[in-house]
Amino acid sequence: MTTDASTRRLVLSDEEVNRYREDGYVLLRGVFPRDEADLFRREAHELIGRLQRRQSVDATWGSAREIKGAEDTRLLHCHNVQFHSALFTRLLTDPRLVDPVADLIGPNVQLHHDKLFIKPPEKGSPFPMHQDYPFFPHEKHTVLAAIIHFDDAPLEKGCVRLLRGSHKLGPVEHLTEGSYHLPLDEHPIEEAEPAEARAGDVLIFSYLTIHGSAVNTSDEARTTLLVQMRAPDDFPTNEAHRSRGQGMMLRGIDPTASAGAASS
Ligand SMILES: O=C(O)CCC(=O)C(=O)O
Repeated sequence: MTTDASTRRLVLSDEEVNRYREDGYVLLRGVFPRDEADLFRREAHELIGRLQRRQSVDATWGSAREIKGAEDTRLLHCHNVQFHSALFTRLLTDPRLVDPVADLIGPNVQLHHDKLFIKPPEKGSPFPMHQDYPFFPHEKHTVLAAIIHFDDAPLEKGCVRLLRGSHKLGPVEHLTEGSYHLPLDEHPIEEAEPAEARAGDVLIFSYLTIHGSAVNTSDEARTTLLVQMRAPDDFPTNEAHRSRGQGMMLRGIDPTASAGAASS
């Protein structure tokens, strides 16, 4: 990744673009400086603390609890953080996030949804291996996730793990009863490539890339914001997973949009 001298725009190298095309993911180092990542981290923990006083914010999957050693794990979450904090609203359109994405899916980048995850110390929940595709299938498969790391995510904190090149399989059948996770015996998390990250790194992967993550066994929380994005002319093939804020332009324009309903 380099900064274009005339436009100040962050540009992915050919090698990074090729890695995304070939592996189905690319880990971008130091996109945000550590002190800025720390600011996001504090905002994230304050937000979860505020919500926790009013409601449950535990998002642990049933299938995560079937993993050995993960029976009493917890995962704290908040979807669509832009409705909770203007700092996060600005982060969603930050050129350091969306310019590299434009190098992968084209100049117009639209929000699908975003979710903040805190994997608490010692028992932060694992994610069984899966593709994101079955949760929100689209026509052209431009959909990708960018995970912004607000603190370090080494192996012991349950960093994201990915099956290199698995996006080339296209949509795979997700057989697990009642969920879109892949069977644990066929897809053990430990076999996937760990994407160990540091605060400020951004991991980008296709919604077809098989991925998951293990338990956070460390004594520190792992804090991330996952932003799911697409090209605006890549339409969903079903009505699943609609949410408030979906369709917001994060970069460029929406060439397909209508004027919307008039209001008084
Ligand atoms: O944050 C993680 O460890 C994995 C998240 C994930 O796989 C997902 O939300 O689909």
